Amino acid sequence: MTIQRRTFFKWGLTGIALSLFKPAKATEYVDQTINMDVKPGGPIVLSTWNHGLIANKAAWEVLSKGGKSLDAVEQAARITESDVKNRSVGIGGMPDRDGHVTLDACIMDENSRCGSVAFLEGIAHPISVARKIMESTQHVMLVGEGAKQFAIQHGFDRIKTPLPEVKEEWKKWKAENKDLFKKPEINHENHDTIGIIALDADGNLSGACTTSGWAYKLPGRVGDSPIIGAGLFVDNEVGAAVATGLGEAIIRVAGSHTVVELMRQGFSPQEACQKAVERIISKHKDMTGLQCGFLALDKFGNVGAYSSFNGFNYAKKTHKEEALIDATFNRKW
Ligand code: SD4
Repeated sequence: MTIQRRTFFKWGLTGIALSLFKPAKATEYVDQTINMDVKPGGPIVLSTWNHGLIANKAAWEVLSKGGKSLDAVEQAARITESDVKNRSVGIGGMPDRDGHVTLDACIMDENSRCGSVAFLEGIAHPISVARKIMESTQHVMLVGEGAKQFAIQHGFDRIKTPLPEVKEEWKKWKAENKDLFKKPEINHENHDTIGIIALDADGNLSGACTTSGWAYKLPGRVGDSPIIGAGLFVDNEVGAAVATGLGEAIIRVAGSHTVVELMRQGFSPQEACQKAVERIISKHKDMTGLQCGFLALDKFGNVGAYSSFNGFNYAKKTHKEEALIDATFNRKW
């Protein structure tokens, strides 16, 4: 494929910039990672799990018109947050042990600006509250009642959760799981956070992550998803990563930040995701039921995804491709 001179020049400069902070031992970052399937500078959007397919369509509405990756990832996250059938994100989310649906979300853009909400109840779009915090306050993160009051003051739509059918499920769970009542379990069926990372036509990266977290979690529990560096990290000079799975394990290794830093050292997005999962594995004697996965995108549009157990997949959209792709994994369930 021929690369136009202007384009080549643009990416050549980026390559020079990248090489300035490349450690001596790192493999050749620029040469290894140019992906000819993606127009240099994007656009491309990736989202975790199969609900990512429909979320990506919303992102693509923005990206295909030359819009910003920040708007694209927010719009994508809002689609999943509105989905009443989704039991792990937004309005349809599962409650905590005591029946409260508490939502976590964060967003990060190409200028390393970030915003985050955690333990937020009764607000329809945590991702947009996170963006509002990022754009209109000096803070990064608001939680609980303070986050709710902030959202209400800024006119965000309110919701009543849990949905009646979700409340019925919770009541049933409560009646049937007297033992688990103290120690809720996570598995690959009861959590499907959405994480979205995108590269726009200007070559800028952003990411978003939104979840209702671990079903039947202890009240007050916050996972990795709203924590910048754990559930999401973006560095516009290098790449972006999002995490899904057991938040406690992901926080322990600052997962998404680790993936981006590995890419900075010269590892491909795929290698970086695998190494971050292996880091998690190395910190846990007992991997029973410990699903965790990373999805990564580098500055050139190259993609990586890897999980501890099989079953993790992600949706990808470019000018050429719309697909649901199985991530590679360390072991089978
Ligand atoms: C959490 N990481 O709250 C989230 C859950 C998740 O796919 O990702 N589910 O721990």
